[in-house]
Amino acid sequence: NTISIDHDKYLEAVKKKVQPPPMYKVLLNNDDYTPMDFVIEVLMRFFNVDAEKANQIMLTVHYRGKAVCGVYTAQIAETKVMQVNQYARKHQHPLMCSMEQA
Ligand code: TYC
Repeated sequence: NTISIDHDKYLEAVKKKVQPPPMYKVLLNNDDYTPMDFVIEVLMRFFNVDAEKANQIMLTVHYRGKAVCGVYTAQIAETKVMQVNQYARKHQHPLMCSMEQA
């Protein structure tokens, strides 16, 4: 009947509401030209990590090609990618930041 259909819709709506949002990894990619100190500065400025953690992430990118800098909801991740790429371009470095679903 109508009530049980409404109840099914209600449960569906509740279930949907409690699902956590999809999360995205924000990554830095290695290149041959961006100075290590600039990468560390970017990590501290945009990913709120301390100098030691920034150095560790930078070295992971340098030796392994890429590393996760943080995991965020879609809107925050998109903003991080834009901010980092704009900042790198402003300082004329080829540093590349990208995102992928976690
Ligand atoms: N490979 C760069 C160098 O030797 C350093 C570097 C690290 C560049 C991390 C980009 O995301 C990067 N100067």
